[in-house]
Parts: sequence; C-alpha cells; structure tokens
Amino acid sequence: MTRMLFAAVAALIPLATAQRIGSIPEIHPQLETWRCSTKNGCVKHNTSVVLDALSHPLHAVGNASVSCGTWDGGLSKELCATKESCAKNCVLDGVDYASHGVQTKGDSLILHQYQKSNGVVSAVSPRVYLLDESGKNYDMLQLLNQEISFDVELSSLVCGMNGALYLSEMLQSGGRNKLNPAGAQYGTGYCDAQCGSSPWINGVANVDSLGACCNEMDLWEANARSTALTPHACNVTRLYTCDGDDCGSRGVCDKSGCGFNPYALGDKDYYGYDMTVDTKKRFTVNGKVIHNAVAEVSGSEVDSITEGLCENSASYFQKMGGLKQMGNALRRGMVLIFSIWNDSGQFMSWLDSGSAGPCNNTEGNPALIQAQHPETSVTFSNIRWGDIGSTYAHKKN
Ligand SMILES: *[C@@H]1O[C@H](CO)[C@@H](O)[C@H](O)[C@H]1NC(C)=O
Ligand SMILES: *[C@@H]1O[C@H](CO)[C@@H](O)[C@H](O)[C@H]1NC(C)=O
Ligand SMILES: *[C@@H]1O[C@H](CO)[C@@H](O)[C@H](O)[C@H]1NC(C)=O
Ligand SMILES: *[C@@H]1O[C@H](CO)[C@@H](O)[C@H](O)[C@H]1NC(C)=O
Ligand SMILES: CC(=O)N[C@H]1CO[C@H](CO)[C@@H](O)[C@@H]1O
Repeated sequence: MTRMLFAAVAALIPLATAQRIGSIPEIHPQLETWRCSTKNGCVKHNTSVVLDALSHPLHAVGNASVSCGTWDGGLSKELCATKESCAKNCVLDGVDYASHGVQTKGDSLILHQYQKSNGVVSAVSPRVYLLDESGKNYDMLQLLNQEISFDVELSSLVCGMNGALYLSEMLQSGGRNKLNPAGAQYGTGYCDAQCGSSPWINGVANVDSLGACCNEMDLWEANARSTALTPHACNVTRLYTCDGDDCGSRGVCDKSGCGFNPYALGDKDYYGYDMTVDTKKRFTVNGKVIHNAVAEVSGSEVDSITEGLCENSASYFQKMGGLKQMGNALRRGMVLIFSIWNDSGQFMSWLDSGSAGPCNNTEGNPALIQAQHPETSVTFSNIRWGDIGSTYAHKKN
C-alpha cells in the first residue's frame, strides 16, 4: 500500500514541478482581520499570512538537499546562471510555519525570533505578508484617508529587537509570471525603501544583483523600550529595480525616512515599561485613549507626521515627493507586512539607544539576546482598517 501511494505521488511530481512548485504543500496560517466602515461596522475576513519566499526551501528539481540560493549565500552559480535556467532547475516547497517562529490563533499573530530544536536555539526571524481570502494574492490595503488599528504585546522585545508592522508597495500577485508561477502564494515580490538586493526579485533569479525598491510606510517599528513611525517615500511607482548609484544613499528611495520617535523628539517618559504607554501590557495602537506624544519642532507642537516635521528633519524625504508621494502609494494599495528581527551590525541603535532611546550601545547585541532572552516575541492582534472613526470605540473626552 505504502509503495503504491508513493508511486502515485511520484507520478504527480513532474506535473507539479512544471509549475515550479514542489511537492511539499504550503499551508498558510489563517489570521482573521477586520474591514470596517462607518455604515456597516466591522466585518471579519478569513485572511492568512505567507512567509517570505526566501524562508521557503528553494532547491534543485528532484533533490531537496541541493539549494538554489539563500539569504546570505546568494544564488547557486550552477543552477541559476540565468533567470531561465533557474526557473527550470529549481522548485519552491511549502514550509512548516511553527518551525519558522510563526503562529496564529483567531485574529492574533505571534512571531518568535528564535526557535529551539533538539536543544539548539537558532534565529528564524520571520517576515510574513497578509494574503487575501483567496490565499493566492496579497491583500492590498488602500489606506489613503482611512485608518488602521491593532493591538500589540511586546513586553519581551528587549533592547536591540524590532517587532514591525508596516506597508510596502509590492505587487498584488507577488510578481507571478512565467518564470515565477508561485507568486504571492509562496511569498515572492518583497521590496522596501532600503532597495536591498536579494537572490530573487519578484520570484525571478536576480542574476545582476539589483536592488528592489518601493514605497514603504513603517506604521510600527518597536521594542518594549522605544518606538518609531516612519514613512519612506521613493520617486517611483511600485517595485523598481536599481543598480549601482541608483541604489545608493541618494537613490530612488529615502532610506532614513521622516520618523516620529517620541524619545528622539524629546518626550522620554511617553513610551516604555511603566510609562504613559506601558509596554508591560498589551495595548491598542491608535486606540486614541492615550494621545500621541507631543514634540516641539522649530517652535511648533507636533503630534503626528506633518510637512513641517519632514521639512525640518528629512530633506531627502521631501525630495522624493514626501507625504504626497506616500499618499499616492497608500491610495494605490500596499501590502501589510509583519516581522521580527535583530541587528548584528548596529544593535538597532537607530531605534532605541543614544538620542533614539534609553538602551545602551551594547545590550542590543543579538548574541546577548539569544543567550539571555531566547523567548523574545511579539504578538499583533485585532487588526482592523477602514473609514476614519470606524475601527475602534471612540472614548468621548
Ligand atoms: C471564515 O471561516 C469560517 C470557518 O473557518 C467560516 O464559517 C466563514 O464562513 C468564513 N467566512 C468567509 C467570509 O469566508
Ligand atoms: C542530492 O544531492 C546530494 C548533494 O550533492 C547528493 O549527495 C545526493 O546523492 C543527491 N541525492 C539524489 C537523490 O540525487
Ligand atoms: C529619482 O531620484 C533620483 C535621485 O535623486 C534621480 O536621479 C531620478 O532622476 C529621480 N527620478 C524621478 C522619476 O524623478
Ligand atoms: C548595558 O545595559 C545592560 C542591561 O541593563 C547592563 O547589563 C550593561 O552593564 C550595560 N552596559 C553598559 C556599558 O552600560
Ligand atoms: C539581521 C541580523 O543581524 N540577524 C542576526 C540575529 O541574531 C542572530 C544571533 O542570535 C544572528 O545570527 C543574525 O545574524
């Protein structure tokens, strides 16, 4: 019987590989989200999440132990000399989400930085994208003149960690095409305003080592000690590939962004353990029961990202089109992304130490975090978007 079954499965593989999708099924964890309107209130949607393509095994047809490429190793020279040969020689397999630090339960998403297997702790650092109800394409959030709210629990995200909820202007299909039949279903098509280079762009072998740029709106980048809200504009529409100088510090995207970090802007008691926003507890972002910190920028008070704030702090953001360009991307539609990550290069100092936060410049070292806080995680839940005023119960005050 077992033999028969195996033969049947093997007979199916050539069909499946012709699609460049392997034989291990991809099962997306369901994450309920809410769409809200002033007229009809909030309606639950059966959406799900998908891990980035690079977290999926991409390997030679017929041999799962021969990799076609990895985050840090780049593309396999033999299997992926050209875009076409890579698409022909490689298959993308499904992945076990729990072993990559991703769990969902109802409308909650839990992301873990580390996984323990056979007593060994390793970094998994998941990054996932929200799929629509079909499970085949990304859910495109069109948030111009709309609002989004969510709950977050990040008490275990210590200095040096980052739990992020943000938007990037990726393609709805993840760039599905003849050389990338997998598409969004397997997490292809990532881009952001850092214009980073990865082995695949839109699921196609990046044989020229280009960077992938697109507009990015960081709604939430935080740990338990510090937080930042940062739009990053690019002077292009949707995913744009860059080369050389084009990708540099004055490239097509504003890599620093026009950020609002209460601590950096002078309010050092607003956010943290036992502070106005007490990060020991779960809280709602945009619940508006707690007002945002108020900063003084060139003599005026600012509690949100305004032209004035950006003119003062982010001239390159303004050059790339500033809030208007960000607004255009929000109108066209962007993909919702969740991630947890660490930073062995700078220990996340731009977010939480020096002028940006209360952490010192050594405690964010990933080696220390791995040894002392291997359980570090973030939970996002109760994610709602829609008309302004429709996603949470307003407290009249
Ligand atoms: C969502 O899933 C539940 C069960 O998993 C089902 O009862 C419900 O009809 C689904 N809703 C939609 C809009 O598909
Ligand atoms: C898969 O590749 C590995 C490494 O090259 C090799 O040792 C192994 O024999 C191959 N397995 C099959 C089934 O071809
Ligand atoms: C985008 O900005 C770069 C760098 O400033 C510039 O070289 C390029 O011409 C700009 N492109 C557009 C379409 O404005
Ligand atoms: C940084 O903070 C950690 C944790 O509070 C502490 O153990 C360490 O001594 C501090 N290092 C410096 C250089 O202050
Ligand atoms: C992107 C990054 O710096 N990741 C690091 C996270 O921490 C582990 C160790 O815990 C490193 O191996 C990764 O390089």
